[in-house]
Amino acid sequence: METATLTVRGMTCMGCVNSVTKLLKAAPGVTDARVTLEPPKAIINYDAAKTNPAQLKQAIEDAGYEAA
Ligand SMILES: [Cu+2]
Repeated sequence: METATLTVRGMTCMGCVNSVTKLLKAAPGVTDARVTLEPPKAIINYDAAKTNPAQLKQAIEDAGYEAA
Protein backbone atom coordinates (compact mmCIF):
# COMPACT_ATOMS: atom_id res chain seq x y z
CA MET A 1 0.00 0.00 0.00
CA GLU A 2 1.31 3.41 -0.97
CA THR A 3 0.34 6.84 0.34
CA ALA A 4 0.25 9.99 -1.78
CA THR A 5 -0.18 13.48 -0.36
CA LEU A 6 -1.42 16.00 -2.90
CA THR A 7 -2.06 19.72 -2.53
CA VAL A 8 -5.51 20.48 -3.93
CA ARG A 9 -6.35 24.00 -5.08
CA GLY A 10 -9.81 25.30 -5.84
CA MET A 11 -11.71 23.85 -2.90
CA THR A 12 -13.74 26.53 -1.12
CA CYS A 13 -16.08 24.70 1.23
CA MET A 14 -16.92 21.33 2.79
CA GLY A 15 -18.98 20.51 -0.32
CA CYS A 16 -15.78 20.64 -2.36
CA VAL A 17 -13.99 18.53 0.24
CA ASN A 18 -16.77 15.94 0.06
CA SER A 19 -16.71 15.95 -3.75
CA VAL A 20 -12.97 15.38 -3.88
CA THR A 21 -13.16 12.72 -1.18
CA LYS A 22 -15.89 10.88 -3.07
CA LEU A 23 -14.19 10.98 -6.45
CA LEU A 24 -10.92 9.76 -4.95
CA LYS A 25 -12.60 6.92 -3.07
CA ALA A 26 -14.36 5.94 -6.32
CA ALA A 27 -11.10 5.95 -8.32
CA PRO A 28 -9.64 2.54 -9.25
CA GLY A 29 -7.00 1.34 -6.81
CA VAL A 30 -7.81 3.83 -4.04
CA THR A 31 -8.38 2.21 -0.66
CA ASP A 32 -8.84 5.37 1.40
CA ALA A 33 -8.78 9.14 1.00
CA ARG A 34 -8.77 11.90 3.57
CA VAL A 35 -9.24 15.43 2.27
CA THR A 36 -8.90 18.63 4.27
CA LEU A 37 -9.67 22.23 3.40
CA GLU A 38 -7.12 23.72 5.79
CA PRO A 39 -4.54 22.78 4.76
CA PRO A 40 -5.94 22.06 1.26
CA LYS A 41 -4.69 18.51 0.97
CA ALA A 42 -5.63 15.01 -0.02
CA ILE A 43 -3.94 12.06 1.65
CA ILE A 44 -4.62 8.99 -0.44
CA ASN A 45 -3.89 5.34 0.24
CA TYR A 46 -3.67 3.38 -2.97
CA ASP A 47 -2.57 0.13 -4.53
CA ALA A 48 0.47 0.92 -6.69
CA ALA A 49 -0.42 -1.98 -8.99
CA LYS A 50 -3.67 -0.27 -9.94
CA THR A 51 -3.04 3.47 -9.94
CA ASN A 52 -0.37 6.12 -9.40
CA PRO A 53 -0.13 9.75 -8.24
CA ALA A 54 -0.35 11.06 -11.83
CA GLN A 55 -3.70 9.30 -12.33
CA LEU A 56 -4.94 10.53 -8.96
CA LYS A 57 -4.01 14.11 -9.88
CA GLN A 58 -5.77 13.70 -13.20
CA ALA A 59 -8.96 12.49 -11.47
CA ILE A 60 -8.94 15.59 -9.25
CA GLU A 61 -8.30 17.90 -12.21
CA ASP A 62 -11.06 16.25 -14.26
CA ALA A 63 -13.43 17.37 -11.49
CA GLY A 64 -12.31 21.00 -11.88
CA TYR A 65 -9.76 21.32 -9.09
CA GLU A 66 -5.99 21.67 -9.31
CA ALA A 67 -3.71 19.08 -7.79
CA ALA A 68 0.02 19.17 -7.24
CU1 LIG B 1 -17.28 23.98 -2.29
